[in-house]
Amino acid sequence: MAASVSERITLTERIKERALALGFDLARVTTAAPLPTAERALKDRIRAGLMDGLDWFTEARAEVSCDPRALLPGARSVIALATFYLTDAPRDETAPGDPHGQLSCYAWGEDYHEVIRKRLDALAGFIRALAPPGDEKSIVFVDTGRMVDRAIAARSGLGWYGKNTNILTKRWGSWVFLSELVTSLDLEPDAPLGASCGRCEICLHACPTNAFVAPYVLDNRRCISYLTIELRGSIPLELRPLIGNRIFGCDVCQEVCPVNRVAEARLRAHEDNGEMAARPRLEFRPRETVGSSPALIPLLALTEDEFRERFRHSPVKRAKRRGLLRNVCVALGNLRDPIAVPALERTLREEPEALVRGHAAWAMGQIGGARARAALTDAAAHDTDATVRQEARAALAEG
Ligand code: B12
Repeated sequence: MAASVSERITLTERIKERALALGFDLARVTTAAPLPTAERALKDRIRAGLMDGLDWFTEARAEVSCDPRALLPGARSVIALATFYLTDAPRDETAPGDPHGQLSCYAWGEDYHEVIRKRLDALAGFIRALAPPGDEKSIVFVDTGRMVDRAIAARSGLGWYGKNTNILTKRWGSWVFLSELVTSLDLEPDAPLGASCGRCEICLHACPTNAFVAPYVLDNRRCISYLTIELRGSIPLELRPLIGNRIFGCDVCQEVCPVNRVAEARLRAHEDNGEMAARPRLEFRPRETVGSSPALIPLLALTEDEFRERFRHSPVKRAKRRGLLRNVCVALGNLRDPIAVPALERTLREEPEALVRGHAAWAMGQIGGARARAALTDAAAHDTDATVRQEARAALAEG
């Protein structure tokens, strides 16, 4: 039997209240209707090669991810949720003689997939208990790629599309993780916000690698987030100097955003006032074993087991050891601190992964000096891997 309008509104409100009580910072609702504009945009990007490198991001996947009913037959509503993750911590602790790398803020704390998944499951349990027996089905998503998180967030009015492609919320800027609960329940939908970035284009010009082709259009292949997290192979030579000391993700297009600055100021003010509700979530504070800006040289010595131990329950594990150490080499090359040469030399000689040895060679070419040149000359002649020999030769030519 269909619920009356007032029953539907009451049910929707109760679910939103519960979502906030469970730790979500924003909750809105949209229908389970397909998202044809998003589907078109996704397919255009794929055809233009702008999603290259993410092999799973296919046109067939775009079709499914833009149709909640393909994900849950019988779906009628989608609850869009945002979780604020920014916390106050030093973003870059580099000093002469003590090189550090920057981790993107979203990766400082516990793995958000795990944290949010638990809250989504709890919300699903709550909804199940409210619905008439047999009348409720639901499915939850957090960043799986199976659902277009940002298109759902925009339609529900959780936030609006920033020109840097991130969803901006009024209260928390874009410093939020997005997630959804798709349900067969008929809930009261919210309207989109009708807000926009206006004429502001600061983020588009601030990107270190010039990854924005146009407002709302990112070239995945140039994004530092892609290069340091998703890319499994070698980082293109011409992009390495632009990455700076970012070793996992990049926040530049968010850091420069005026809306985000307001959210950050609010965070600081709330912290000073001691207001609980606006306090940064403890789970996203830097983990003891990782920090917000780890010292780089010790990372080069991490074994596979140590990597797994140190980054267990951290989003950083996604880069895998070889990806992270590759990024550490690039960061050390960009910082050009000669203190790193002995560690890089050891890496070039003893590291089992050719990918990492190759990037260590590049780093030594950037730092230069007699000791680096000697190690590079040796690697150019004797390394067992042709790509490493080539990297060493190129680094010698550069120095
Ligand atoms: C693939 C992916 C990436 C890729 C590609 C990014 C990209 N721009 O697509 C890479 C690895 C580079 C990446 C990087 C980051 N990501 Co990411 N990523 C995803 C993922 C899995 C899919 C995104 C997607 O569908 N991309 C395809 C493109 C085409 O979609 P789109 O950019 O949203 O396109 C829409 C708009 O452009 C809009 N549109 C098109 N034309 C126009 C015109 C106008 C006028 C308007 C208004 C809109 C509009 O329509 C399109 C379709 O919806 C989502 C999770 C998910 N399941 O959705 C997370 C997600 C988008 N990522 C997220 C985050 C946090 C990041 C990083 C900030 C991480 C970091 N600090 O390093 C960076 C940000 C880089 C950036 N500026 O986008 C968050 C974003 C949260 C938010 N507030 O928006 C998400 C939602 C994960 C999550 N669940 O929280 N990511």
